[in-house]
Amino acid sequence: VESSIPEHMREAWKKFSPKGFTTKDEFESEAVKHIETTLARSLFNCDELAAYSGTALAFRDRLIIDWNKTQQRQSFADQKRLYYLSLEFLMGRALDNAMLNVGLKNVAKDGLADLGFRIEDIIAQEHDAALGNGGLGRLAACFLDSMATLNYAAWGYGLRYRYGIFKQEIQDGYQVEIPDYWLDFNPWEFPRHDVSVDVQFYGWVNKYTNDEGKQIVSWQDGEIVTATAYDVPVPGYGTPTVNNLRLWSSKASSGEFDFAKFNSGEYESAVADEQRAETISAVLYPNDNLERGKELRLKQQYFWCAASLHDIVRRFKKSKRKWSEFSDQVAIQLNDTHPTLAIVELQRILVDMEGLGWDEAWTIVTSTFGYTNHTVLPEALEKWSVPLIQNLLPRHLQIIYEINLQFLQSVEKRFPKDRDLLGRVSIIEESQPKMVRMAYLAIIGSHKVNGVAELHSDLIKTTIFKDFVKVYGPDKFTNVTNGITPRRWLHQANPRLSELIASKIGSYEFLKDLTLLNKLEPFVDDKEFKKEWAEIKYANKVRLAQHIQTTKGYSVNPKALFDIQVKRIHEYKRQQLNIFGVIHRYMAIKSMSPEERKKLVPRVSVFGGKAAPGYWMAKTIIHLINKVGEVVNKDPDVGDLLKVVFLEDYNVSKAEIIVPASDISEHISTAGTEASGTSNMKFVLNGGMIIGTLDGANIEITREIGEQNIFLFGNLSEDVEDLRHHHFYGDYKVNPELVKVFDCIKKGTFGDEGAFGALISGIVEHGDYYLVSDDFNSYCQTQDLIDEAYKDQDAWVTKSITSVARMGFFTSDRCINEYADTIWNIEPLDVAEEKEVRART
Ligand code: 7GP
Repeated sequence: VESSIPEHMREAWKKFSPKGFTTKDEFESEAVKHIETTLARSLFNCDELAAYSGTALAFRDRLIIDWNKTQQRQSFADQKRLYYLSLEFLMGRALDNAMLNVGLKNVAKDGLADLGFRIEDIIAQEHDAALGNGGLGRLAACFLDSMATLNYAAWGYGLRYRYGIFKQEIQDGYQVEIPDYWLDFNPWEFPRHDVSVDVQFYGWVNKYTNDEGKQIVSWQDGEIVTATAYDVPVPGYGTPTVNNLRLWSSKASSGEFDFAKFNSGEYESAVADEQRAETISAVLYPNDNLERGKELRLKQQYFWCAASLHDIVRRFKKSKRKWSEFSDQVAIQLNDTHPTLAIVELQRILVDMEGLGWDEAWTIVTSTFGYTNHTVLPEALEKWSVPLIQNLLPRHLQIIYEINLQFLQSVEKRFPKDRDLLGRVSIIEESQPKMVRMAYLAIIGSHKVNGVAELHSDLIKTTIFKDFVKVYGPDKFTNVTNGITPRRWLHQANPRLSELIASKIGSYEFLKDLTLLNKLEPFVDDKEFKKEWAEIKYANKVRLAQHIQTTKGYSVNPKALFDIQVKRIHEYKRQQLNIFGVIHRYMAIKSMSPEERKKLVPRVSVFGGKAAPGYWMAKTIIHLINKVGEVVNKDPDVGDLLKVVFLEDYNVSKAEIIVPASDISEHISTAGTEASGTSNMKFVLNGGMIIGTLDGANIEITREIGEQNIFLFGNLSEDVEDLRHHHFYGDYKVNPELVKVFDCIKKGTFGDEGAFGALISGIVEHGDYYLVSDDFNSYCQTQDLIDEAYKDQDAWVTKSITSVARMGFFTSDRCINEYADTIWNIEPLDVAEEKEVRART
């Protein structure tokens, strides 16, 4: 690492480089300085938002000091780095996390109190960074937290959307989408106007032989869009490491192009170009587990891949190493197929720009990339039409064809005469128009492919990628079961539980080594401990009840059983099964005598989640939930026995209130459809029980916590195909109890029955693809078992504690270490020295 500052002048730098605050007074001084100077506010007009801003800026400064040192340390260490390419990073709020990770939350709390503010109110001012849809995006955020905490030299690369996932409002029971402009004031990003990459689109490919007789390929003309880097610091917990998340923002190229236009008087069209360029990073596509093949989306993907790859290559070239050492220095993980073009781009850089031979380049490429698959749902598997790519990225299409040719030739050699196999594994689907199968390209261009839970990793090997197992053998495919960060999802979301756990096992070390939770197990019979455990759950339920009161305007009884399903609304996740179950319960209550009602366990059914704006069936489900709520919640026969709540605008910061408050949470996807699920882990880690199918990570959760601590129901994934077949060709009848539910809806009990027709006919007439009817009985019976189990509070708390004690496996730290060992081949950096220096000063 070189410096332009002469040796003898560096002393001055060292002397004046900021150290960052550690005491309460220092914090207050920093915060007030920012409020009065950076924000130009004063004591007389400092509201909570200004106090938040000042606090955030003070913490940001601190992070940046550590961020700079981390980057220097990582450059000096000169070790292999990991780059995590993800179109989504669902980070949520940053301030609370920053305060906890640097260990100064109490300092800030006292400081803010001195200045006249409550820390909770200040934290609540922050706008969520919601650059993601759901599971895939939140996983990326948990991974960044773990990579920093474990001191890996790892960067995230993504897009700086001006609009994150939309805000959801419910109007008359319907979802309405509001744009989420979140960049008004965002102290957590650093524009790096000196770090930019010009990215090319359209144009044509010129192939010729130069004077030395060499084949030259050059991609010419078209339009250039500039990518500018915005860096977001990612602090680790209890470590000086602050890693970097680099997000790219698009703007029209400042190159010669536009000047020519300005000079020739085409001012308006130059400005229009500008806006078109800015559109690329304008908005996150709001689909979860669904791809729509829009050109702008492909532009986003290439823009981000190209900018990231050029940045990575630039960094590598500074080291003056040979190209053959590239994959000793660089590992790139593809978060699903969205960044697959990075494979093609690296091959293009190496061959067209750096002049390497094809084979030499391809060896480098394939040893650099790893690909994670997050779904087997066919509608989510990306395919791009050949004409679209041809037009937007003509050179890349040629490279894709060449990759495919070489691959198919190698397959042909090993499996001569198997024409069908060649057609099945070809990157190009021979449809009209032809399509590029991105997952196949990702597999062929990577050295490892992984699923995100055991069942899912098995399923990809036996279904969608079966032929590739035949071609490559099983070793290319592996499993890394997902995990979650216990810092945000236990310590930050549930500070009292974290504190109680720490008091029992002697320290907060479990936040860095979650397996230490097993030290709780000896206390399962400790009366006092159980009492506190139950009190904390109750307090968290009271907090959620207050949230419901303020946002919905009615009260729910915190003593009732809280039954929660929060996640994206999707037919495969089966919120419809849940709400049909609720209606079934409602009808049962209505038909009971007052005596019978007294024996019931009161329940609050909480739903939350967004539907993709164009996903009509999902929106119908939201509508039904809201309409059922309207009727049930004011039915005097029901009273406290059942409440149905739809919480609007579910997001990360709301999850931090919701997750700690569950007694039961629902993870009830059709078996074989939910790749992993991660909220299942969050709920159990916070002492909630699960009702779930044998799907995704539910299976491994069961193995860890024990069958007696989870409520499983429903058909198994291996039976799904036969059942679907039977729906169409057998003597299929809808479950009679479910028919009664449908009759109740059709009578107009919940308003205009026509509004819900498609939901019913999807099951009765169109084959019930998600097996709602098949699983309805066992679902309802299991809900009854839950009621019974809940009556024995002592046994329930035992289950709760035992489960938490056995959740150590599901930390994203374990998960990241597995990726590092088995896919990335990277080692953590040694920060012992830095820690010592810090302890001394
Ligand atoms: C999700 C899966 O649906 C979920 O089961 C898993 O826990 C999560 O990824 C993290 O691995 N998938 C998506 O969010 C998604 O959009 C399509 O996948 C690319």
